Amino acid sequence: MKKFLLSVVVALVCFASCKEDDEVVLVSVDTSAFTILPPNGTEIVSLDEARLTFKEMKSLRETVVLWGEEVKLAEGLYDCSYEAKAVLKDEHSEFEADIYGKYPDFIVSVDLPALFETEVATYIRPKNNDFLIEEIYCAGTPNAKGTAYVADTYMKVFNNSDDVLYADRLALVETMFTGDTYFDYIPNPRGTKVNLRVLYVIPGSGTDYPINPGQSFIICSQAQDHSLINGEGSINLSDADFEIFDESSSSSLDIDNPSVPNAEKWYSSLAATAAWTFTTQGNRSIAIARIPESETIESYALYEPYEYSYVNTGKTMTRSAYWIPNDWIIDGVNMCPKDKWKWNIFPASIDAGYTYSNETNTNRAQLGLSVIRKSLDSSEGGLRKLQDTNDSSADFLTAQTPTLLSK
Ligand SMILES: [Ca+2]
Ligand SMILES: [Ca+2]
Repeated sequence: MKKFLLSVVVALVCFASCKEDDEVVLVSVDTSAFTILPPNGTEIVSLDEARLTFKEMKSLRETVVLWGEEVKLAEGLYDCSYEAKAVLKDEHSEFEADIYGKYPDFIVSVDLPALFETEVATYIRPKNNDFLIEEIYCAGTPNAKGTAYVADTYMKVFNNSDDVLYADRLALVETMFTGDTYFDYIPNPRGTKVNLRVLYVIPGSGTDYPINPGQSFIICSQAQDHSLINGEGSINLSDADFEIFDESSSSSLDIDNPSVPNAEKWYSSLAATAAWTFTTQGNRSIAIARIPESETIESYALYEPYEYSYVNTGKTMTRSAYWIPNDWIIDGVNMCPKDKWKWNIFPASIDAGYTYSNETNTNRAQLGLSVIRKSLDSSEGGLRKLQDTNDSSADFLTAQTPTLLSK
């Protein structure tokens, strides 16, 4: 881990020549200070709008100062916290993230040595207070042959805020890149762009589909009672909130449940006649995005694909991919079977870790298994909240029975 060194000196200078009872003694603190340790697995490329907040623990009075400025603080014990907009980099790309850190028990005293050195760990701030992916059931259910029945896969999306949120214009994103295959992609877009396998957008004028705080909704490939199609052990999705219906000349390809609203196909890399389902290998990353008001399906259709190349066994391959900006993502989950993992498709600003339906996807061991986000302990009568540390390795339970099956 490389340290990002701003400077290491905090000068503590007494402004009062002597100290008497009840006299406020101001101490000058030079905040050009501290060694900032980058978030785990990253290096800091640059920092912007870095600021420190000193909270005096007796009066709870806060003093905010830009990093690098000198501040005069009364003697006392402080909780020091800081935040910054950072450009970070990891093994694969540079990316932007809001970082934060805390340094409790910061003592301001004329009696302390004038040279003060410290190292402070930082973390990437998750985008809280919005929708979160609660569950991804992409593996499929065993059919009579023991292979995957894929039509009953689904995703559960949870309102982790304290307010009513609207599912209108929320998009389901599946990446084209897979976590089990990595080449040195040039350029590697992941710092700014998500490359897409599909982009399906929930319709609505903005307030058509309210979701209460602490509630979730289901979006699936096919809103049918699959226990009637694939037998017991398959999932009843006939009450799903949204489904993805792929129109095709072949009426047997996909089924439209007329009572369940359809997400609109803004982009699909699949053949026009194909019906999309989650990738059952569980090796593509999944996200939810909020489409900006300024975009329509027509304006988005004008987005140009970007080109990239890579070398595979000595041969240069050129590809193009459709994309959305990382900024549109409100929650993303890197997924790959553990024994096949090569890289995280989303950078740490979206997800610092990865999760999987099962450790291995050989012998169909992942069939019938889901990934489910951990719940936080809620106070009595309080809203249920889910864990979001921006690290799906920590936030998700793997190899779970799908929640819609265990009902
Ligand atoms: Ca479908
Ligand atoms: Ca429908």
